[in-house]
Amino acid sequence: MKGFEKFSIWVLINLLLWSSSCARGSSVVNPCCYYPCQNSGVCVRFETDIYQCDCTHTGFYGQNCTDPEFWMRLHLMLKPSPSVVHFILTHFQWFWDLVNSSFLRDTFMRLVLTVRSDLIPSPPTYNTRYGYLSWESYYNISYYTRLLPPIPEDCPLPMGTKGKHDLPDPRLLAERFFKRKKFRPDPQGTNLMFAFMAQHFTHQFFKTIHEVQGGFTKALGHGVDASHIYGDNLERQLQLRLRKNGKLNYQLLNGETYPPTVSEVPVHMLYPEDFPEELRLVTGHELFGLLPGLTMYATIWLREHNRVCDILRAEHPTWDDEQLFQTSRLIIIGEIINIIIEEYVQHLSGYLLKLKFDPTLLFTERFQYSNRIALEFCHLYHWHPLMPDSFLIDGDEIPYSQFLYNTSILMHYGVEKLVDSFSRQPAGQIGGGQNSHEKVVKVVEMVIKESRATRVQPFNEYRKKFNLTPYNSFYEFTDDFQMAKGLEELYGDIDALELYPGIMLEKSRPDSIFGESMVEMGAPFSLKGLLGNPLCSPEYWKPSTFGGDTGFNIIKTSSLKKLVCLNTRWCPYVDFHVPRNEDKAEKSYTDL
Ligand code: ACD
Repeated sequence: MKGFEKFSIWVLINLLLWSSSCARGSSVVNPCCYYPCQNSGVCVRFETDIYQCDCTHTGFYGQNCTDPEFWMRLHLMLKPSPSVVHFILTHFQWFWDLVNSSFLRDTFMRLVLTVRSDLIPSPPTYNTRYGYLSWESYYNISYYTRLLPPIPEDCPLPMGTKGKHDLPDPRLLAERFFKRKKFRPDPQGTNLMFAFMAQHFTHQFFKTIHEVQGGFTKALGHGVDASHIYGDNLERQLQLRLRKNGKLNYQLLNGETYPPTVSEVPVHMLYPEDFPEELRLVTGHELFGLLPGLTMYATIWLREHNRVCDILRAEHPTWDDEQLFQTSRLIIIGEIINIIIEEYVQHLSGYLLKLKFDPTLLFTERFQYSNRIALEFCHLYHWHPLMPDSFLIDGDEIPYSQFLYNTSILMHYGVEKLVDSFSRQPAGQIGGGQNSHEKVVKVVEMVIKESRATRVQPFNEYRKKFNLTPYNSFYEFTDDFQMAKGLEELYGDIDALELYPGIMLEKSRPDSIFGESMVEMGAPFSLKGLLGNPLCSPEYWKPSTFGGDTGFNIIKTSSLKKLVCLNTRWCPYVDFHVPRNEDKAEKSYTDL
C-alpha cells in the first residue's frame, strides 16, 4: 500500500474513532487538525466533523489530493530528489565550468528562479489571524503572510493531533539542543563579514512587532527596500537626509565619513540609558548601534549612497535633491540585490553553477513582481549560531561585554580593519544544534514562544509543503543519537516537532552550513523576494530608471569588494569566505 493511501485510511479511522467518542459526549475534533489534505490541497471544514480538500491547481485529485493527474505523475517520475539536485550542483566542476561559460548558465539560472519562486503563493494567502483566504489578509500588510494556515484553535493537541499534551519548555529546548558546547566553525568557510551582512540586510524586511502577538511587522516594504539604510518611514528618512545633492547626513572624523550622532540627527535609536551622546551614532535602523559589525555596514552603505549621489550629480547637474536621492536609492537597492544573489546566496549554496542576477531571465516567464514576507521565513532566518565566542579585530580579542553597543570600535579601528578582521574570522555552523553562544541563546526561546503564539504548523507539514518527504522518526531527522532520543522524549512524535527546532536541528548536509530543509524552504522565499522586487520588472529594469547607463552599470557590476574598496582608504581582504590558501598568498587586494 502506498504511503498516502495508508495515511488516508489512518485519517478515516481516526475520524471514526473521534466521531464515536463524540456520540459518547466528548467534543468532535476539527478534521483539519489531522492535516488530511496533501500536495497543497486546502482543508475546508463542513458541519462539525466533515472536511473537504480543495485540490484545484495542485495537479492532484482524490479525497486528500493524493492522486496525481497524468502530467503530474510524469513530472514526479522524472523529477530528481532535492539531494540528487544538490549533489549535482555541488560536484562535477568540469561540467559547471562548461555551463558557466555558455548560454547554459542563463538556462540553469532561469530554472532555479522559476522552480523556487513557483513555491511561493503570489498574491499572498494566509496570515496569523486568517487561516482562510480573506480580503483583510491580502490587504493588511502589517501582517506577515504565512505559507501554511495556523494550527486550528480547536485541535485536541498543541500541534494538531500528534505529540504530547504539553509542548517542551522553550528554555529546556534552547539549553539542551541549541546552546553551544564548543564552537563549531561552518565547514563552508563562512565568516563574520557574511554573518553581519545577514543581520544587517535582513533587518530591512524582518521587523516583528514583539509587543503584540499575531505575526505583525513594521517593515511594510516586504522586501529589499533599503529601509535599514533610509529608515522605515518618511519622517525618519527626511531626518536622515542631508537634503542637499541627494545625500544622507554624515559626520567627518579625520576626513572620513561616518554616521552622524543623535545630537546632529535626533532620530530614535536604541542605546543603553547612560550611553554617551557623542557615541550614539544614527543609522536607518534603530538597532544598528548594537554591534560594530552592523554599524560598519551602515557606514559603508552611507558612504556608497553619497558616492552614487556625486556620480549622478556630475551627469545630471539639473536634478534637484529629491531626484538625486530617489535615484541613488534605487541604485543602492539594485546593488544590494546583485550582491546578495551573486555573492551571498552563491556562497551559501556552495553551488558550482555561477548564480546570476539578471532580471531579464524572467521576462518571458509568468512571474508576479510583488512580495510579502512570510512569518515562517522570518523564523527560519534566526541564524544566531553564526556568532563566534569572541571577536578578533586587528590582533585584539574582544569579548561580548566590550563588543555590544560599542560604537567606538568602529571609529577606533576604522572600516578597513573591521572588514579585514571580520572577513578572516570564521562564523559558526548554523545547522545541527548546540552551536549558539550563551549570549544569543535566548533568541531561540523567543522564536519558539512566538511560533507557539502564532500557531505555526509542525515541521513535517512544512517539509511536505516544500515537496520534501516528511521524516519518519527523530533518528532519521538527526544523526545525533542523544538529540534524537531527547527530542523524542519531549515531543513524543516526529509529526509534532516544531518548525524552528526542526529546521535548525536537522542533520546538516555533508560539509554544509545547514540541512536540506533550510535550503529547500529558504531558497524559494529568498529568490521570490529578490526577483519579485519592482526594480526587476520590465517597467523598471532599464537605464533611465537609474539615471542612464552609468547608474545601470553601477548595479550590474556591483560587488562586495567594490562596495567596500570604493569607500575606503585602502582595500582590505573582503569576502564572505575566510581566506583560502590563494588569498593568504595574495599580498594586495587592490584589484577591483
Ligand atoms: C537555490 C539557491 C541556493 C539557496 C541556498 C540556500 C538558501 C537558504 C536560505 C536563504 C538564503 C539566503 C537568503 C538571501 C536573501 C533573502 C532575500 C529576501 C528578500 C525578501 O538553490 O535556489
